[in-house]
Amino acid sequence: MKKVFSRPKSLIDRQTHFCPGCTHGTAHRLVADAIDHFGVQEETIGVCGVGCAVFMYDYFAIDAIEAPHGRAPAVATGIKRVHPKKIVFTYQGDGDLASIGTAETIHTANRGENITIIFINNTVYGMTGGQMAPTTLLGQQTTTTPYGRNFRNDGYPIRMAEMLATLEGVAYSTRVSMHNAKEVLKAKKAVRRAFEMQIEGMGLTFVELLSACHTNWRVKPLEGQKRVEEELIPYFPLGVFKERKGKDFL
Ligand SMILES: Cc1ncc(C[n+]2csc(CCOP(=O)(O)OP(=O)(O)O)c2C)c(N)n1
Repeated sequence: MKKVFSRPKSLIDRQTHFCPGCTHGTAHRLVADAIDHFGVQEETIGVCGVGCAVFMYDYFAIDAIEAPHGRAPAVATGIKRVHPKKIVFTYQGDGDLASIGTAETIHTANRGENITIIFINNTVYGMTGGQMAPTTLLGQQTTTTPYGRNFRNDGYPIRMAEMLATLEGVAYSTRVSMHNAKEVLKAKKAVRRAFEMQIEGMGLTFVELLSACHTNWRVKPLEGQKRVEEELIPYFPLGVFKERKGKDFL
């Protein structure tokens, strides 16, 4: 019989702690697939943020390190500068990357550090019980916005992929989704492209993956995927916001 599905070499065969139906597992697979595709398992170093994303180091068969809340891009910068030939990526949630880590994210991107940032946007602080994140949608109920996010008190949801695309140092900025198989295939291409551009030394690559957090959204897994499609994508459109075509930087 022809084998059509197998676990990427870069992922450890282990049960995960993620809630059943959570797309962190899918995101892990996409990253591991890119690592395997380029044959760089031995050369890759992952930097985890905090939150649900942090356990990445338990599931990948690569070198990995945990950074304090929000500081993954700074830690990745240090690693890449000391080991310029290594493939370095961060794996961060929205609370980590777009809230406490805003400065690190923006300045790392602006410096055009040759790393890849994998950004899991699930519109809440997942691990700590579902508080509002900078990406929480207007009207969305969270434990800290029980009446729904209101722009007068809480500001507007931040579109990170678009914002980072404005920075000169960024080589690639894209937003993809994982709510169905078709989108997962597109996401796979995006993650591969991000790693490919890093290998080519093009500058910072950023992939935002829209994700459901059905536990904190208090919906069933399939309803979570539906919500990604019907509510998240209209505000966070999918697409490539910047893609450097050559080494066209100074
Ligand atoms: C310096 C520091 N401050 C606060 C925390 C507590 N903390 C751990 S996870 C987390 C929320 C992370 O949310 P997000 O980045 O959206 O990740 P998710 O859990 O949704 O994957 C917080 C506030 C911490 N670990 N370290």
